[in-house]
Amino acid sequence: MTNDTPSGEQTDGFHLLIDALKLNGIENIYALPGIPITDFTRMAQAAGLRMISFRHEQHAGNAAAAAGFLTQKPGICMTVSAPGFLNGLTALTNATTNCFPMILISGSSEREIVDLQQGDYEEMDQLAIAKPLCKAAFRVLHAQDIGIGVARAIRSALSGRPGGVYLDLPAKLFGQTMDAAAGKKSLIKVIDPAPRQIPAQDAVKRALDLLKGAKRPLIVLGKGAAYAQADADIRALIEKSGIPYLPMSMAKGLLPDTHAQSASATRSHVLAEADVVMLVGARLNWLLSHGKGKTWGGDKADSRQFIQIDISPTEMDSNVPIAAPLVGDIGSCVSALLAGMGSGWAKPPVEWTQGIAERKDKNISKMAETLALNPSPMNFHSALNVIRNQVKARPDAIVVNEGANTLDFARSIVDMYEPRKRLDVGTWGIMGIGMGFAIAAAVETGKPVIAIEGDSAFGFSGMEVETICRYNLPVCVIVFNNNGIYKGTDKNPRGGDMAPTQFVKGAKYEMMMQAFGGVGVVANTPAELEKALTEAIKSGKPTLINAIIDETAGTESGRITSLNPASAKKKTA
Ligand code: ADP
Ligand code: TZD
Ligand code: MG
Repeated sequence: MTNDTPSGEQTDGFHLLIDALKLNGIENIYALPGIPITDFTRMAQAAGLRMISFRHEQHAGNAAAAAGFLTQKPGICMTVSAPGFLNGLTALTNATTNCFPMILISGSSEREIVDLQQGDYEEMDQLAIAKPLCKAAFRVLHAQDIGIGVARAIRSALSGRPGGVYLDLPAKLFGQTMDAAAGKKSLIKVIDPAPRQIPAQDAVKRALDLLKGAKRPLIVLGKGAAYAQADADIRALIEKSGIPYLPMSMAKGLLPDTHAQSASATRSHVLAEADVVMLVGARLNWLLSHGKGKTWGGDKADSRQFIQIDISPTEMDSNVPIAAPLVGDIGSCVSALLAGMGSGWAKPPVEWTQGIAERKDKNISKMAETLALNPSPMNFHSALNVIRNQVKARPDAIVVNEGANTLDFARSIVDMYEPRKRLDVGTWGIMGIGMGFAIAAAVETGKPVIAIEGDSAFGFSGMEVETICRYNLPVCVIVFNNNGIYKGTDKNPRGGDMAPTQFVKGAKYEMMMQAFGGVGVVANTPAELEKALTEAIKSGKPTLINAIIDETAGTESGRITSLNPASAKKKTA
């Protein structure tokens, strides 16, 4: 115990937790109240923390994850025990998978009863369950350890590869009291929670040598590059090197998608042909076809060499050999590369860049023709063209995107112009992030949010439109209503029930927003969609646009049909 003179005043677990979070710059908590955290949520609000209270913990958790990605501070989600904890766990695991920093804080039942399995209210050994599903997990049993528990959680979430952390707080802890002065002293302000990791000079040289010798170099920017907030240096690296680049979906806007060096419009060509590929905060997982196979040019894949910039040393060689691993934080690695390039850096051979430019122009004009069509009913293209123009006019707006066709088409049609303005289903391709991400984007940035949602995808978090209305957030949800998952035209061969991928036809999603005082509109044409979206962005009012999309327009699984077991079976047969 401390030798300090007691102050006479007492503090308790509730206030120590509030003070520890505030001391570390936390401003918002995404939560769902109930025993044992109800009083905490009230006291935190009274103490000036913004409490955003949700209708389901998964969405509070997704909001915390998005907040972490956008701000480089761990997003905080708070839940009750067992079921509340489990509802939040999907979001915590998804955050970890995506390398987003967040902390899930759950109240829990008493250890004595849980460990003897005596049947407490909402009994569950939450710490044990969380452990394999997140980056780190801690439990605090004594009020005087709350400061340390919060500090360890923050450091674990932010340092190295960011991720999700679980903090287990048994109910009794909140009510524990201690001397206020000793309590204050027990709190820790975390200094330098994400220390820079400077790459080794020989690793920098190895990477530069490889780039220098490349005939057909390519840079791939991933969401780690967006997270790193090294925007100016990344742009300088691309422009100084003259190397064509591909942004992964959440790295779109790091440089404007209209940038001359963007190779997005000829993605398959550059992936198949590039001889040296530099990955910047992007993993060679399924989203990049594991760095091999047809996407990467089949046989050509054998001679291709990779440079990989990542903070996690064990990411190297995860799928294919990495010729030049560059381990460090992206900011430090990119500035080391820039310094090493000096002034006389030779741009890539024109045969390579010229060929890319020609293919790009062709594909972009083909796309422009498709976008200019005005079919009735609307299809994905004609509806997304409206959003594309709106985002061009408001490049600071944040786009949230989920669904299958709605996701794949929006990703390629809606150009982004600024970093960290696009949030989507990420590494897992998870449905249900929509309203949680949209709420956090609005709360953390105050910018307009456009949530582009498949009708199925929207259903996972749709009830949170009440939360959007309650906090009066500038969120415009656009439901791409094609009556189902992928399409609305499936048939049950036996008659009777509808097919498993079909929804009620003519569903009035706009009424869901109206139910809570927001604006709900139907859009049957691009003109109607444009009018409603313009109005929503101008007014900042919670809005839901039910955009009626041709129910025949989509394809099964959007662009990942090849991952369907049935089509994979066909291929090997
Ligand atoms: P994408 O899905 O966009 O391809 P991934 O999520 O697969 O991106 O990859 C992100 C990578 O970025 C992860 O391997 C992670 O370790 C890395 N990363 C995250 N933050 C940083 C950082 N500040 N510095 C270096 N690497 C980082
Ligand atoms: N459940 C979860 C949590 N994540 C998933 N990815 C799925 C189920 C499977 N799934 C997809 O991969 S996309 C999708 C589901 C259910 C919905 C597609 O329908 P949609 O989009 O209406 O959202 P489109 O525009 O009709 O294709
Ligand atoms: Mg749909």
